[in-house]
Amino acid sequence: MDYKQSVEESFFVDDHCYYIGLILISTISILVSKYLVIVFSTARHHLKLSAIKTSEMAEPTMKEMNILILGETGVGKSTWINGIVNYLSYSSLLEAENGKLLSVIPTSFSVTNDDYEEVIIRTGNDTNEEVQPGYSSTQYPKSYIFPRGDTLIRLIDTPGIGDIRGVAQDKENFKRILDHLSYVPEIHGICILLKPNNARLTVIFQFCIKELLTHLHRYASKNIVFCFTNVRTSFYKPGDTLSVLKRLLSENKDVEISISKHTVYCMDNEAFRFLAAVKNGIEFSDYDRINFSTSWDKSVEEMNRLLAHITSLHPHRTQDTISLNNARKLIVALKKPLKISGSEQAFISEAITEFATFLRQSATTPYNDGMEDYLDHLIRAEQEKVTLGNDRRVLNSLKDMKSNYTHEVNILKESISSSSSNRQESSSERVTEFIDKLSKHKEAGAQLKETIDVVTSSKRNALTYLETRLVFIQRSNK
Ligand SMILES: Nc1nc2c(ncn2[C@@H]2O[C@H](COP(=O)(O)OP(=O)(O)O)[C@@H](O)[C@H]2O)c(=O)[nH]1
Ligand SMILES: [Mg+2]
Repeated sequence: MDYKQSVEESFFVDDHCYYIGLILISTISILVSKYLVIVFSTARHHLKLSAIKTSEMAEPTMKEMNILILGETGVGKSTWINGIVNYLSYSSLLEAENGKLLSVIPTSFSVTNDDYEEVIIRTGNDTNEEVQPGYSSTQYPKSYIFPRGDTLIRLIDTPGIGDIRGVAQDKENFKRILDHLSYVPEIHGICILLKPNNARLTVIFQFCIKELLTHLHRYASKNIVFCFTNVRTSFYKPGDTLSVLKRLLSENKDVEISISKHTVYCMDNEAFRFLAAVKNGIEFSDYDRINFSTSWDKSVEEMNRLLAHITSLHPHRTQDTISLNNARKLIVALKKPLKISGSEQAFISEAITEFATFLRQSATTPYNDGMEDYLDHLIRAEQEKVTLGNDRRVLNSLKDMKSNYTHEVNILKESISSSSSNRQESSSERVTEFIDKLSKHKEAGAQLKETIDVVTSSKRNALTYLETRLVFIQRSNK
């Protein structure tokens, strides 16, 4: 099949300079032998199928740079990606204003016009995004891939943590992120996005940062950078979030995550919002234009500095992070009573010891010790609502969640401490080997395989993988 047939949408940016072809290659895809069968799915489950040979998708001469973008819901992950696509396509805000708005991820936000009326601005259209204002937007992780010089950059947009649908949705979101990562063997940069002055809500902030670190292998700590969005009002500085962040990171004694010029970046996505508003007919003063133009320049400068830093890093092997999460989840799952004989139990115990050893040796932090405070905070807020007449369902489910979590943490603590006599070096290969042996176990295999398939992430299990490829073709007179 002709690769070009997969072009579903294309943008032409300022005919006189250059044009950009946006190739939407896949939405939900399932890997079948050497063909990538792509299922384009809308949220309403309309299906459209196309197939592309994976060999035709590969661009062997180009280097890869894979960047994972993490952060609280609403911090600006998706808008930043939209901004980057524009920064790489236009040389200034003015040029972008005269060209076509490039919006690869749909956004919706409101602005106030000169008559103090609220105007909803919408850009793009993608069923992976829930664009009702106030609702967590990005539903599944999705890779946005585009060339920059000799490098193919892959920005991985993710659903946020601190999802308004709650802790269970956060858990599901992390599972989706790990499933997505099973398709990306190496990650060069991990950008944790933050807002400059939201340390006021320390409990939530602490939970979010710890939740992110809990999911990362300690080797990934060298690839972490902190990117501050919404910084125009704090003069392009990280505000008081930085000191809270420093304190949190210093509490994590085992693994050093450095805060320095190389690991802190400050940008604002307002230039993209400005462009979207202009394209929707909102008028701005020259004064505003100057501010947004500065915002554009600063953000481009920070983007270039960030990409240069990430280029200098040794990539993180994604499998290490995936194995860490698999090991943690399997310790908890395998501790549940199974209908099996004594000799099988001995093998399971051996596997648990291996997983706990890996967790002890490799976790950035073995479990999120900010979770209980976070749940208490949610429980207190919900308790107030119940006092005002809300029913108790949410409150009860939060309480259940807290007792389940306490139970899980106890299992992890216990397994880690009883594994401490195991001096052997564990590895993600050993974890994978044990998972494999468990699922092929003579008697208990079928039962164990079911558990393994539900809790672990692997390319075999992950049926969901979304990506969009953008092809920038620059004319020589640019
Ligand atoms: N002022 C300002 N607003 C932003 C910035 N980044 C994102 N937003 C707005 O914040 C809201 C959430 O952004 P979004 O990119 O969807 O966040 P995500 O959940 O992290 O993907 C949207 O209304 C954006 O327009 C920023 O740097 N400055
Ligand atoms: Mg998003």
